[in-house]
Amino acid sequence: MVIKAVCVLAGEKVKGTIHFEQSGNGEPVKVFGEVSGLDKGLHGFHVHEFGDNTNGCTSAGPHFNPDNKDHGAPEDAVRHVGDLGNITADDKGNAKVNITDGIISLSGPLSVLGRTVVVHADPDDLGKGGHELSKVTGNAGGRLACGVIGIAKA
Ligand SMILES: [Cu+2]
Ligand SMILES: [Zn+2]
Repeated sequence: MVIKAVCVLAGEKVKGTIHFEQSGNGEPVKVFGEVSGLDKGLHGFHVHEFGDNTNGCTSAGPHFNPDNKDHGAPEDAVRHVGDLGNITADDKGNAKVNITDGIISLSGPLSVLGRTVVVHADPDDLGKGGHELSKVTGNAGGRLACGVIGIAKA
């Protein structure tokens, strides 16, 4: 059974819609959509722990990290569950998102349903930047837009 979820990203200038699809428990999750209003270049893209936007994107908390690991790249063995790397915006500030991730899920203990997608101002250094925040947040800077991941019509 395919599980589908959707997230509407809202920020001051940055907007977007991100879809999630998983063809069954334990299968990889497809993450796809579009984000607009960005500066050209790389922007950190993560699932944060809480689906709480009461104080804007800040209340989404840290990266979703149920196994208490260091921050990393999506392809790293050591990563937060929510570490989806970067998205890349073109000259017009638009980023197409097309990620397949084998760690996040739409059910079970690693489920991202009810959590928040955050798009950041700066590139995620994927844990390798040598900054004090590299192993925590990828030093990806401010939170430009966010949205809660909700259950979508199948
Ligand atoms: Cu983030
Ligand atoms: Zn992380």
